[in-house]
Amino acid sequence: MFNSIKHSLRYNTSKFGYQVLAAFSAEAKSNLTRPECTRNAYPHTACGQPTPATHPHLLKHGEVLPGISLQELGRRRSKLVESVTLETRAKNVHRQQIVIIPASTTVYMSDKIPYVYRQNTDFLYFSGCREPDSVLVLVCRENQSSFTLFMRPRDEHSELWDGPRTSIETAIKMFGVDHALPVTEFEQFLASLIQEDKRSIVWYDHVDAIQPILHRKLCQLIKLTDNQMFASPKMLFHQIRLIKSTCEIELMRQSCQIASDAIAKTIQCSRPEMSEHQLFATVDYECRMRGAEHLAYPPVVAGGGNANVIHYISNNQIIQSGDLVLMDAGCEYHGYSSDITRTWPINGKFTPEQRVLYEIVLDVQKHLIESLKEMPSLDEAFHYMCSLLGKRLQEIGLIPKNIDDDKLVAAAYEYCPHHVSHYLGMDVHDTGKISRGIKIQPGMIITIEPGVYVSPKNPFAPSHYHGLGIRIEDDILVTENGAEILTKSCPKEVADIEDLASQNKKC
Ligand SMILES: [Mn+2]
Repeated sequence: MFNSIKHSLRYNTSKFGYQVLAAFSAEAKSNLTRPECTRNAYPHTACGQPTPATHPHLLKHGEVLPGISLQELGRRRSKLVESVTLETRAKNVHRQQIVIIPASTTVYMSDKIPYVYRQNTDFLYFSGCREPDSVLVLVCRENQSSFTLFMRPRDEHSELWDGPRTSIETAIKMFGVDHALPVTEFEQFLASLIQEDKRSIVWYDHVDAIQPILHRKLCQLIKLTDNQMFASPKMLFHQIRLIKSTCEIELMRQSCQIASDAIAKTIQCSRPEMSEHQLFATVDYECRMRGAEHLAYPPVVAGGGNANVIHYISNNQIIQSGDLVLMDAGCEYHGYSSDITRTWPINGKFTPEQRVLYEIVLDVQKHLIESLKEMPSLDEAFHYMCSLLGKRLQEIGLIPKNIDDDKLVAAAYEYCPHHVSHYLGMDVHDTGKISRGIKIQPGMIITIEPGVYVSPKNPFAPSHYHGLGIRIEDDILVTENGAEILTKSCPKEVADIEDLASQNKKC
């Protein structure tokens, strides 16, 4: 990373450098006056994010985000208006409703060095906008509703360093909102709305503040007025996001396909004495080469006993022949996340104990996927896993034989201390506000991920099982007819895993 010339050389480029350039070119003209986001109008890209004109390899005509059209955004916003209206009708309150959804802000790891930017998922879902520090506001009044998008104003110096920003005029057309304004006018806008109806309900998540400065201003504004109240909009957002649309399912299919192929390739390239770090690099590379932007989360690459640490992400050990590798990795593809776990023997051959335990986990996983036809809740699926797993572990002597059903579930839980499923979508742990107690429905995407971890401290398990950690995780689309496994091309049968893992391919 380079530091700003302005700061390190301490002279002003606009006073000095541009005079020199102007002497060579009479045509020097500011980019900021050009309105259109097209390839011809700009040498690089003219908007704050890719468009069909600047990135035809990523977006088709009519798309705001890859795979997401303006019509799709319109449908999402209509659903939001509908649920805000229903919510207030149910409570019989006739007040102005203001829904505020902030974009993420850039977070720095050290001076001027940013972390990888990731947009606030709810904001991206409803706005289609990837730019930091923006705000989407929905105002519902009687039977009227309007969306206003607040954007960072154009700024020549910042754009020189960080790339172009979408102009206010372009934003209306590009994102299909009713109005767009510079974010500097947000406070005034909100103050006058509240002035008009002093009993407005402000739907804003004031617990997890996303933009600290905006948050302070909002709280002050609310404090200054009577009868104002905050309501968390997250439940409304997540209820809408829970059921995936056709184009979201298509993006999820691709995200799952990329991660499946990348993990299969990683198994094929793995061999004894490789480090966990190298397998991390391999899966990351294979995902990006297939079009993913990056991995969806820091992957777990755990050799041998490290698999007993459920969130093991140090990934800095050498994997010895005879050890299993547990890899939990997924990718983000145009904003949609996959989440897969596979476990394989690094030398290509399961030991008898590894194989027994692996087959139990695989069998339990297949039964669970099959049981999704009954449309259970995720909690019910978890309970089912514990009882299935418990019985199978009793058969091989990892759980005592003479215990009642409740104790059996509790004993199985000791071997698999994590839940067996979560919702999946734009976020890895998607729609976190939705209870795991509700029945699954067509259009939801979930994971099914049973595991067994035998701690070396476990007094019941025979010592030859100690240290083994196995998990198998697939991503499932719930359909009318049961489950469609989106990650089915990633091998998990013993013979296929051994075949892939014994190839020791050079990558
Ligand atoms: Mn998962």
